[in-house]
Amino acid sequence: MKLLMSPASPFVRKVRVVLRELDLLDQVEEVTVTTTPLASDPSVVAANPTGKIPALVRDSGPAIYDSRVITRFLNDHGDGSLYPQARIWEVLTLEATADAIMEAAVLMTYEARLRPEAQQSSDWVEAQWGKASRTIAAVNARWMSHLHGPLDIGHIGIACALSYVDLRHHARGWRNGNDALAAWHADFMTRDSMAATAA
Ligand SMILES: N[C@@H](CCC(=O)N[C@@H](CS)C(=O)NCC(=O)O)C(=O)O
Repeated sequence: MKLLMSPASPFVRKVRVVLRELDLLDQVEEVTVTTTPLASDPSVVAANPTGKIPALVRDSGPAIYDSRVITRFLNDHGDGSLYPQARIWEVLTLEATADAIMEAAVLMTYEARLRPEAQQSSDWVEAQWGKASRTIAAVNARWMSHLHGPLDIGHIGIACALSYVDLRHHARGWRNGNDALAAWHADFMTRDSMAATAA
């Protein structure tokens, strides 16, 4: 199988961490592409009509996409325990929460990098940061007990989301007021899977 990817993408990183946590690297080739909303890579479009990464080109069956679909597929494929049935709704909600932080943070990046300066809206960027920062605060307030439990996709998603905020929006200082989450993140970053996938 081939994973169409770019190392800086937090959605991609989630998949790359899952590949390492489940020891599936020998079954998936990671293929680096360059794709943006303004210039889609044709190989990505062939796999995913939206032009977004990650996309997983499988040896049999159609390509699959959206990071949440790929991570769940890999978990089934590798007989993993990242989606435990006993607390599935909690896990899926935390995964969605992580994706929401990523979405807001990626949109902020695109606004600054891809839109001509005269068309950029600081109100819109601040609104996206409002979404990301209040979601990070909610994770710090309500999810720490879950994050200190057994590894699932929610942990991986939150770690990748926060690391992306560090990568592109470090000056926002997400750690301020989120001490418990900051300590958890520092510890999670010591995992081999996170070290191996740093952009
Ligand atoms: N919901 C998607 C979001 C993926 C996404 O937005 N990927 C970005 C890179 S971080 C992308 O491919 N952007 C190119 C585009 O929007 O055309 C997922 O979870 O896979």
